[in-house]
Parts: sequence; structure tokens; C-alpha cells
Amino acid sequence: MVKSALQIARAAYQPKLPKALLGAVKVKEGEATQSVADQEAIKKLFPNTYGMPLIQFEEGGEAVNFPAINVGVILSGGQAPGGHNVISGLFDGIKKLNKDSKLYGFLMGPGGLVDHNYIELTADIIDEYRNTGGFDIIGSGRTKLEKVEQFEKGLEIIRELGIKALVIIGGDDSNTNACVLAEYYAAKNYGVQVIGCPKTIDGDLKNEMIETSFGFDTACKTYAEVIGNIERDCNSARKYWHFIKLMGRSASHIALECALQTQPNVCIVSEEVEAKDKSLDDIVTYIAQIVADRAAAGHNFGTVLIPEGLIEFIPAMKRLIAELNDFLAAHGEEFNQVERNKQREYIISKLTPENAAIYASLPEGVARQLSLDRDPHGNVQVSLIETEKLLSEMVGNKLAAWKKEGKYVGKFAPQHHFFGYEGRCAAPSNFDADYCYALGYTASVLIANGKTGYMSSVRNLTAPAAEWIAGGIPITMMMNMERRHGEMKPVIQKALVKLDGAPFQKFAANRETWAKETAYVYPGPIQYFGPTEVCDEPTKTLQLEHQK
Ligand code: FBP
Repeated sequence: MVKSALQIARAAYQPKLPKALLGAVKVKEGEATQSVADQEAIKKLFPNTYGMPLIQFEEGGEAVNFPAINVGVILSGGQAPGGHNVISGLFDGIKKLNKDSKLYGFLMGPGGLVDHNYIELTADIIDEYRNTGGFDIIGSGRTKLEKVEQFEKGLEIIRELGIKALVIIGGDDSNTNACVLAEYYAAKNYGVQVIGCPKTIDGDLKNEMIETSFGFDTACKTYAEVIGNIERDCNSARKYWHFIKLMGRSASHIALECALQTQPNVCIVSEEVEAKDKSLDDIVTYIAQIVADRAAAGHNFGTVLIPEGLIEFIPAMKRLIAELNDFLAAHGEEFNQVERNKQREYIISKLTPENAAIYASLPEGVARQLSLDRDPHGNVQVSLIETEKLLSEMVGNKLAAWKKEGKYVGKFAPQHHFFGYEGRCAAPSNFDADYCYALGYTASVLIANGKTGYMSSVRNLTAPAAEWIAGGIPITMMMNMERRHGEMKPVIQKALVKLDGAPFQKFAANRETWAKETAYVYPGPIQYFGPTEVCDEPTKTLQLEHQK
């Protein structure tokens, strides 16, 4: 395999570990824990894994001769930089316990466990992937591990390979399922431990004990680099408005972090839109006003950041989509009989007046996307909606109207971008390389101590890596009951952007200045070698959240 010069140099990087994990580890158990809400319901559903104590690892344990163990690992869901380092940390951890321990990787996500597709991860394979981006070492997938038949099918291969513990690397849903699996195997006394690891570039798997999910750092830095480049281009040519959509299925953490790093003229935060019950027109007017004000000052250029999940956070759009879903589920056949150029009018005539008015205001392409592109369950595929184009087109229309009224004089030439997949497999930053390696290594220590139903946790992340605090958090502690597909289910609470949190507050305090002035910051590419302030700085989000 041909490798780039950086890949070769990077392979030699030795990720840093918290000092507590360098030698034999002492286990400190805290108080019994409770779930964040719905304690009675969660306790009833997880009788074997509820209420377990917090675990913290400390220096100064006694060296023990540990028997060889076999461990299985699964990558679940969307790629996030650093996944390979979680696996190499886990590998090094179990090998340190006993050199005859083995690591098996299930292929293409949780489906690999159910379908018995796996490989043994040997030292040669692991060495090929140290400090690299991607999940290609074993692949990932979105199969949900939630049915008893899947658990039992998985057990067959677990038994065949003599696996004692399974590590599931995933987001909130995958870790919820890891906990259900841990509970099931514990209830059946199967003697199989299950440990979770917090992954997602979206940054929405975090709480008091999990300071950030891995991959968020690298993905945001990658997007911020390119946003900075666009800002510089924008400030050089002075003729375009760049509308940039940023990945993040529902929470706006990525958009907010990129805004803090690059100081664009506009950044929309979905959680604020929802909390203030903003309409699509409110958002369009807000952006158009900034465009008009900058034009009045002679600046016909700017940068706008838009979170991927925005549409579903606009309460009025949510209601429109819900009505469209119901209507087309019942009258899809009839709709398909209507001539293409009359379909828009047909829909408008069938919706309630409020929704009809919103639908009528949408650009043709988006209206069509809402009525045609549906997933196998008949729902609108919201993530396919090109929000960056929707907003720029509506802003353009509004500016044209203002021009006629003499309220705006200027030129508006938009450019569109969507940054998502570009950041998910980037080579992990030093932060993610270290954090992920520590998460994987911590998982091995949790396994060695017989734990199940825990998430690997590494905290104190704004301090140097040596001072990070490693341990385990009972997954049930992060759970509450939520309605999913019409049924109440135990799930890990998703962490949306908090409007009273320090990162949003910092943004809100500065956004007016950034709108008016051209206050762009150009972060440049991730650096792997060089001074620590250039190479090891954590995200602004983490830094601000820690400055309490
Ligand atoms: P996870 O929640 O599984 O980590 O995935 C995050 C994500 O990258 C979202 O930001 C994005 O909306 C989605 O995955 C895209 O999914 P897919 O990879 O299936 O296109």
C-alpha cells in the first residue's frame, strides 16, 4: 500500500495516556448512581445494570497476573476521526494484561456480530491503522442491535470465539443498545461483558461525565480550516455570499464550534430557532438584513453557516412536514395521478391554511423535495433538503423585493457548500488521537475489572493528557424515557446546544460585531508536529465549558 509522507510520520506517533493508566491501576468506586430522569422506569428495565457506582482509575495498583482474554469490537454508525485509535488502545490494553489476549473485530457494524462476520485483529493489522482516520479497519454500519434474536445470534459467535467482552464504539443510540445488550447478557448470566465508547462528530453524546464524544475535535477543525479558506477568498474577491451547510444530524454543536473558530458574518443555531419559535421567514429576514446592512457599508460579501438539522427545528416547518407526511401516506396514489406541473397547487389546496401558506412560500425545488423524496417509511428525507440553497434563494427573493421598495442597494451573488463527509475520516488531531487511544485503553481496564454496562470515560480534557481522569460511567446513568416511534423507550439523553451554556453565550455576545465587521479568523490546517499551543488545543466548546 502506498503511503503519504504524513501517514508514515504519523504512524510513529505514540498517543499520550493519562498517567493513572501507565502502570498497574487502582480502582476507586464512587457512590451508587441514578439515571438522569425517570429513575423508577429505568431501574425496572435494567435491574442488573442500574445504580452501579462511578469508577475512577488511579495510579498505584498492585500488578496482577491476568489470564488471557478474548475481546470483540464493533464500530457503529457514522465515521468519526480516531476510531482506529480506540481499537489500538484497546488492543494494547488487553495485550498488556496478557500477551496471549486476542481482539476480534466484527465487520461492517453491529450486523457483523449478528451475521458472524469477523476478523482477528493482529499486531500487523493494528500497526497499519494507528493514528489514521476512517473506520476501514473493520468497517461500520447502522444495523440496530436491539432484538433478543440478534443478541442470541451474537452469543453463538461470542461463544465460538471464546469472547469475554464486547466493546461497542458508537453514538447515543448505539450506546443505548450496548446497555440493553449488557443487561440482557447479565440477566441471562452469560458471562459476557459489554462496554461502550462515546463516538460521534455531531458532539451530541456528552453530559456531566462524558465531556465530549470523539471525532468532534478533528471534524470541526477540518471544517473550520475550509471555512477560514472560504472567508479569506470571500474577503479577497469581495463579490460572493457563501452559504455553508455543516453536518450534524440534529444538534448544532458543529456549526457553533466552527463559528467560534472562524467568526463568520452569520451562524444559525437550530436550538435557538426552536426555543424562540422562529419561522423560516424570520430566519430569512435576519440574514437578508445583515446582507443589506453590509451592502450599505460597501461590503457585498459574507459567510453564513447553517446547521444540517435546521429545518426540523423550525416549529412551523415541523408542523408542515408532519401534515405532509400524514397526507401523502393516505393520498399518495391520488397525488401521483396529478400532472407534474399541477402537483404544487394540488398540495396547497389540501393543506391547512397555515401550512399551505408556508408551502406556497418555498422555492419550487424544495417544495418538490418535500413532496417527492421520501424514505421507505414514507417520511420526508430532511437531510437531503439543500437548506443552504433554500435560504440563499429566499434571501435573494427578499432582497429583490426590498430593492423595489428602495430599502436595499447592492449585489447579492450566492455560492453554496456542504461540509460533512470531508471531515468524518480526517486523520485524527493530536487531541482525538490521544483521547481515543485513552478511551480504548480504559475500556480494557474496565473489562479486566469485570465491569459491564459501562461507558469508557476520560475526563479533565482541557488539561494535559497526563492529567486526564480515566474510568467508567454506568450507561443507565445517562438514560431517560423518550417516545420513539409511538412507544416509550429508555434512551441516552441527546445533548443539544444549551442556550445558557458558555459556548452559545460567547457566540451570542459577539455575533452582531461579526455580522457587521469582517472579523474572520483563519484557523489553517490541523497541525500534528510543532508547539503544543498549535497542535494540542482542544475545541473552543470544551475550553469554554471548562471555564466555569
Ligand atoms: P452518527 O450519529 O452515527 O455518529 O453519525 C453522524 C452523521 O455524520 C451525521 O452528522 C449525519 O447527519 C449522518 O451521520 C449521515 O449519515 P450517513 O453516513 O448515513 O450518510
